[in-house]
Amino acid sequence: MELFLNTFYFFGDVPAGDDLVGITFWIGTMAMMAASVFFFLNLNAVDSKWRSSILVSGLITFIAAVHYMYMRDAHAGGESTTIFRYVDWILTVPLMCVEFYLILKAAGATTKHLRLLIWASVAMLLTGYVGEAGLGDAAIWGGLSGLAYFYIVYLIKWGELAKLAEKAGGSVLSAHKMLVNFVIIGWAIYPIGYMIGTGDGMWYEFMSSWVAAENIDLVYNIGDSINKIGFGLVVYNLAVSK
Ligand SMILES: *C/C=C(C)/C=C/C=C(C)/C=C/C1=C(C)CCCC1(C)C
Repeated sequence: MELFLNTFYFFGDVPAGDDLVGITFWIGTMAMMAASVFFFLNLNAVDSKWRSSILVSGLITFIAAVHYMYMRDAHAGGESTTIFRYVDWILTVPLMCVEFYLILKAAGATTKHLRLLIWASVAMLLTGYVGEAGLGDAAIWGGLSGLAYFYIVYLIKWGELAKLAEKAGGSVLSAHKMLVNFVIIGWAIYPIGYMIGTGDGMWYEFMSSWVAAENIDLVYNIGDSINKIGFGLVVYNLAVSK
């Protein structure tokens, strides 16, 4: 019985029915765990050349699942989730950059490409953290973060990585294009959330009418589920194609 209860404690307390943010932390944790199990169990079902890509997909959702447990507890205790959120992102977003590198490696992607993506993503997140944690002006640091974000988009959509994807063609090209769409559309959820949360920017008045600043975690939780699980599924789809 005790073990049974402890197991539940490990998964955290069930959030109150009217706590929408708490519920999305709960569901998010489960979804990230389920996705990790799926990716890890499929490691040997794919051709060996895709194994690292699937492993990285599983690591991304696994790291998120662990941080979701911390964030859910912090949220339940009325504490800020910001530090856990950014520690999660600073581990998982560079791993998403690794996915671009891995699928284009055979077409000629080099560790120089990988380093550029990783540094840009780290810069995006560190500057974002300064703004979001209130350590500096939210608009300025958010703007700097946005520049790094645009640079990532440039590299994968128009830069050398885009050319390598064209060269690879076929299912690699379509997977690359899907991942680029995730970065352009799915990742855009975060700066919108940031503007609501920090009360800055042109979107604030408009967006805060349907998501209150204190529910900003809701926006990030939806973004994370779409992006982390979606990214992994695109890679999985590539790995099982033909
Ligand atoms: C799994 C987590 C992901 C894919 C997180 C992505 C986060 C971003 C793309 C965050 C971007 C931000 C800006 C572009 C400006 C404002 C500050 C940030 C950090 C929210």
